[in-house]
Formats: sequence, structure tokens, C-alpha cells
Amino acid sequence: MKPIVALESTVISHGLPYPANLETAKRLEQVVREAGAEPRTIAVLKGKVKVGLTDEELEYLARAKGVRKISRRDLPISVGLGQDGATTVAGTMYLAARAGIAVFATGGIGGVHRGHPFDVSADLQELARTPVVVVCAGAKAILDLPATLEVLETMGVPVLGYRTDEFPAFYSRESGLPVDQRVESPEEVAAVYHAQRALGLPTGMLVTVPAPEEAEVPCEEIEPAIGQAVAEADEGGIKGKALTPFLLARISELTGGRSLRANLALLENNARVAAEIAKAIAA
Ligand code: PSU
Ligand code: MN
Repeated sequence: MKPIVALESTVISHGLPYPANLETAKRLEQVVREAGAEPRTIAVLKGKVKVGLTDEELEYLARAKGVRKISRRDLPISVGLGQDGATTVAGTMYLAARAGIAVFATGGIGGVHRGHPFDVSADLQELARTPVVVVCAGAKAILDLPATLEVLETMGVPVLGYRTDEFPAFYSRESGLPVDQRVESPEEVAAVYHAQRALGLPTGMLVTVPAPEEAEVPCEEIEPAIGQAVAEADEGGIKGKALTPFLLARISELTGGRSLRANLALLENNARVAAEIAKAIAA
């Protein structure tokens, strides 16, 4: 098995502004290659599933406006009707597993929204039923993190902390919430992955990596922006799949360059760790 790392495309189309999104997408692929694995950015273009994008295709996605955000339920719609779309964590996991890819790097996963206990990202369900290791910096504090961890437990998804005891809160390294197990090395993650397969568990897992210290934005600094963005979304009646992109863009505006820098640093860090894990699994 060749070490391969899947990368998502919603972070390019809905998660970051142009041109930072394009630079980041290219940089993440480069980081994976430098670490000795092969990157595969996943998207749907004109109804065709793409596992690995050319530079032209990356550029197209990074500039495109109004591209469909593809979670599990959107896949047959975009493929069947020949649409363009960027895959979320759930959409990317599903397509990665079909392509035989075991490891996927992203920034943060979706979860249970604050004040909206029934707005639960399909990412959590996908982690329950698709055997892919998702390497991320936890979940953004735009979400209800305790509720998100409860749902992951209900769904039977192991949550590992990569050299941390705490579930990271994306920009911030700490959340006060424990992970199921701290691990110290890519080999330990590989051991859990192989045990899942040997036990016949169809489940994925979350490997959470704290943002690099120098790029971290502490909770106290980010929290006012999050509170304001969540309140504006409620007032504006923004819900469903539009909610996460709205909150991401608004927080980015409210915090200026700082949160964007943290976002880029943690994405790169996650891509590097994912490449190491992919190598350990393939070994
Ligand atoms: N969280 C982030 N950045 C992101 C996303 C989540 O910090 O870009 C994206 C991911 O693609 C994730 C999706 O899978 O948002 C979740 O959307 P929803 O909450 O609608 O399931
Ligand atoms: Mn949702």
C-alpha cells in the first residue's frame, strides 16, 4: 500500500478566502509530498469524482463562486446532474474510502451547532461508518464541543489526542475536554487503525492535533468573535449547510489576519502528521 493522504476541497471553496485558499491548497499538497506521501485533493467537477486535482482544477475551484458544498447526501445530486462541488469532511471521507485511501487531513470537522442541538454535521455520522483516519485540529468553538464529543461517543468513534490529553478547539490548543486516548506517535495511530480493521469495526477515527503553539489564538481572544457571529446567524435566520461557511467567514472578518494565520499553520501541521500516519499504516 502506497502512503496516500486525502485532502478536502470545502476548505478551499467555502472555508478560506481567495487567494489564500489556492496558496493553501497547493502548499498542503507540497507538505504531504515533502513528508513522503502522495496528496489527493478530492472534489466533484462537472459531475465527475476527482481523487487528485490538477493545478488548473485547484485554481478553478479556488476562484469559483456558488460551488455546491457536498456532504454525503449531495454526492448523488452533483454526480447525477453534472454539477461542480467541493467535498466536506463527510463527502471526502466517503470518496477517499472508495478509492482505498485510509488517511485524510483537514482543519476542523463539523459537529453539533451551539444552540441548535439538531443541527448535527453529517461528518459525525460519516466517522461512524467509514473507515478513514481523519487528522484535524479538533473542532472550532463555533460548535457545542461537549455535545459534539458526546455524539462521537454515541457513534462509536475513537477520539485520539496526538501528543495531547485535551480535545483541541481548532484555533486554541485547549478546550478543557478530554480525548479518549493520548498517543505519542504515528505508529500508535497505525496500531489502533489496524486493530479496528482486525475487529471488523467499520468505523473511522479522529486524530486531533493541537495547532502549533506560535500560531495559536487563545480561547479568550476568539470567543467574543464567535459569540457575535453565532448571534448574527440566529438574527439573520442562517441555517442548514449555509451556517458553517457563514460562521467561518464572519469570524475571519472579526478577528482579522490572526485567525487566518492560525488556520493555515494548523492545516499544514495536520497535513504533515497525516503523511506520517499514512506511512506508518502502509509500513
Ligand atoms: N470547520 C472548519 N473549517 C471548515 C469546515 C468545518 O473549521 O472548512 C467545513 C468542513 O468541510 C466540514 C464542513 O466538513 O465545514 C461541515 O459543514 P456542516 O456543519 O454543514 O456539516
Ligand atoms: Mn449542519
